[in-house]
Amino acid sequence: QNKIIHDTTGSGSGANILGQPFVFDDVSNVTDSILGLVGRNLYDTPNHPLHITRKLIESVFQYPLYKNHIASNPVVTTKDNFDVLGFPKDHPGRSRTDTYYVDSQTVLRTHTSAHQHAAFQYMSQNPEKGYTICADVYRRDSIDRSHFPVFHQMEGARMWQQYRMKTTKGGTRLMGQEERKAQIKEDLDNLPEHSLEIIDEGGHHNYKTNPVQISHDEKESELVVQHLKRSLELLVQRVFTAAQEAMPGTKQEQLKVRWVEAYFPFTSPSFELEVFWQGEWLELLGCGVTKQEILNNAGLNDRIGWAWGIGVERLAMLLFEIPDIRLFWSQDERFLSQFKEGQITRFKPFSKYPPCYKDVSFWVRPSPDGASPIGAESSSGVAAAAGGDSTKASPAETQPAAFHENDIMEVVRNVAGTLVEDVKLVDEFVSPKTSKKSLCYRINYRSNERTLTNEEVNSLHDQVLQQLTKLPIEIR
Ligand code: FA5
Ligand code: MG
Repeated sequence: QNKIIHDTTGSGSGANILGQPFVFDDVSNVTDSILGLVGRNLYDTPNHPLHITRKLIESVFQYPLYKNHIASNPVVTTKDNFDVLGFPKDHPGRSRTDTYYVDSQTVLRTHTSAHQHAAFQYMSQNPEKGYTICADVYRRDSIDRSHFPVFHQMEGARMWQQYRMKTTKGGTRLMGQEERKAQIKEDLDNLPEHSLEIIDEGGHHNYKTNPVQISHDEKESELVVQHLKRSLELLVQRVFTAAQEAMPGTKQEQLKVRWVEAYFPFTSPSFELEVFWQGEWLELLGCGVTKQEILNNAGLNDRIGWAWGIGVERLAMLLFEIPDIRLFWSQDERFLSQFKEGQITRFKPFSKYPPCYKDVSFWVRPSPDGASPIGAESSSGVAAAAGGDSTKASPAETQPAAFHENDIMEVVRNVAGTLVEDVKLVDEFVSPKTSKKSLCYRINYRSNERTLTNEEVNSLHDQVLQQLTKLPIEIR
């Protein structure tokens, strides 16, 4: 069991994570509640919906063209999670309000791209032309039915290679860019057709805001983008056709997707893919043409290629109609017995237990830079796009005393774990006298597995109030 170790002999506290010891420093913010979720390997548990979804994605990006990896240890360096991917030093994704730090150099990975560098190094020694990686990822975030501090991602990448010729001076020279381009074109032409309706290409040719990399040939980059988009459209077709077939009796609708211009430090041009499903546009993934410096740094100067990253729960919730992200962590047979390897079936909810709402109101000081303490959805890449899984307001690391909404979420998680369904801001006003701001959050305590007793909820809520006194807020 992963646990925080409180050492009173003077060397400070630390944690044991998957058998490996770590010593905390002043950046550490992992908790027992988050470490308790490390090592469950749900994506590797047969008959679990996340495993079924992973296998479905792998069936589209299959061996021997793609090497299908899993990465079970989520503890990675800040170098692998951020630096090698080109995250600027002040990128909000690095903030302690968004990311779980084991110590100042070590985090629980916030995305599968943390393994991109290692996977690229593997590629330089092996014959496969691409890969997928599936892993659990960790983000400090809001609490509701589609957000949990651990979720799963899959990353995919594909590349094409030039060849090297010996020079008379004893060195080597890269040759065959035209042949490489022709190969990409041939692979593109060999991809099957699909019947999706594509509503928007996402500023595909907007070179000002979504540029082709300086070191790339424009036509070659364009072919890579087309291959990337078509490959992912085929994934959507495969997955959503399976979902439609699992719902006999409902009208088979024409599947619609759209591409949205995006930004990631490690790809350019970059896109997000959204699919129109049961009346709304849903963001499924981010992707783009891999930054050449990143390939070069892994010894792949002779390659060009694409990469994508997809949220596995997001797909699984659509595929199986699972209404609450906490259910993936359930050990209840009424949940687990409903899923069988290789089958997409509609989830039959078991009866809902009654919710119990408790409000908490408090004053916060106005933040000095005027930034909002109330988080938008966190992101491992985006700095420009709006809405959905995009930008974050403030790199709160620079102001350790400022209140951030994610800190409330963390307190509630630590006390109540999966017994909380959501935490919502329900009221907000500024006192004209003191110019202090008042916030009111509503905590919805509800188990997916049983009815909570009044005493139990009262005791949980008392502990929450008690823990909140440690934050820079004043409970009303
Ligand atoms: C990334 O994490 C990038 N690493 C993706 C990438 C890889 C881009 C390779 C380019 C090349 P982002 O933070 O947008 O990007 O997350 C990717 C996907 O993970 C989202 O589209 C969404 O499907 C899923 N996701 C993000 N945040 C959450 C969350 N809190 N809960 C569930 N799923 C989420
Ligand atoms: Mg995103």
